[in-house]
Amino acid sequence: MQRVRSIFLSDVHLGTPACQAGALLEFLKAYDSEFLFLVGDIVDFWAIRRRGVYWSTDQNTVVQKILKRARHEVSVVFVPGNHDEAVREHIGTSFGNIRVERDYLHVAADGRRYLLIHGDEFDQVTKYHRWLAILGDHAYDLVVRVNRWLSWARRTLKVPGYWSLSGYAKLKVKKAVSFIFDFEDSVLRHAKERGVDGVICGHIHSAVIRDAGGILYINCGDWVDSCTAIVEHESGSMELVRWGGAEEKVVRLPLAAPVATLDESRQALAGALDRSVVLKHQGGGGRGAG
Ligand SMILES: [Mn+2]
Repeated sequence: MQRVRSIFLSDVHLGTPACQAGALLEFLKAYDSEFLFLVGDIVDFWAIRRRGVYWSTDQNTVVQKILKRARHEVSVVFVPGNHDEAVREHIGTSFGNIRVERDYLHVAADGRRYLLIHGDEFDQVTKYHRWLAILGDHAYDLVVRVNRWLSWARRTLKVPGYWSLSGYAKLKVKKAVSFIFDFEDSVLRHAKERGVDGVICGHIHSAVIRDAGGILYINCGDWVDSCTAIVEHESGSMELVRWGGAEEKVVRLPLAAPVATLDESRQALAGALDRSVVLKHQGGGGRGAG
């Protein structure tokens, strides 16, 4: 077992079949820490309310392991997210030695001050247009299908020129890409206002450690798709751990490694989406931005 100073986890979504509790247990077996931070959406009360509770033995064990750590000298802080917002009513209290906080300031071993937030308050979609997030996924598939029918109709009716509905949709998808960057931008703006050296959040299920002009933007990712966690070493350096199961083990991304600039990642992501849109348009497989 590797001893680190802190472990940061978010978006575990316990209570859903999508939660990768088995992988998380393996990770917890491999890493031990002085601090454990739960950065929101640990239990998915939304899904439980909608579909009923799904609770596996592994999920039970995850909860037991966390409570056990809290009982034994590990300082555990829980910052609730939007899926476990019910716990926000208990901010300032503790249960089973776990402190519940609205947000939290963590001072790393190197003296850097990190603001811990889940991040949903910076997501304009979940904040103002929850229906849009759900609708978007289905709407895009429909648009591509309607476009195919439209161009067939135009050909048949011999309408000159070409107008692409999915080209129009692509523009909209690019807006979805900019959603991620809008999220990161507003989180960073808030961190700057708070005068911290970095921010550690979750919510968008996209793990990264990035130096954003002097402020570190760190996202824990999730235990639904990517199985990622952030660990702080005894030196205070932060590392993104991707838990890939037995064969892949751990991919390390030390802070010293070159990190992509915002523009580079923006372009890479837009390029990838262009390709997936083309694939979809040609009737190929694979999902787009979702
Ligand atoms: Mn969330």
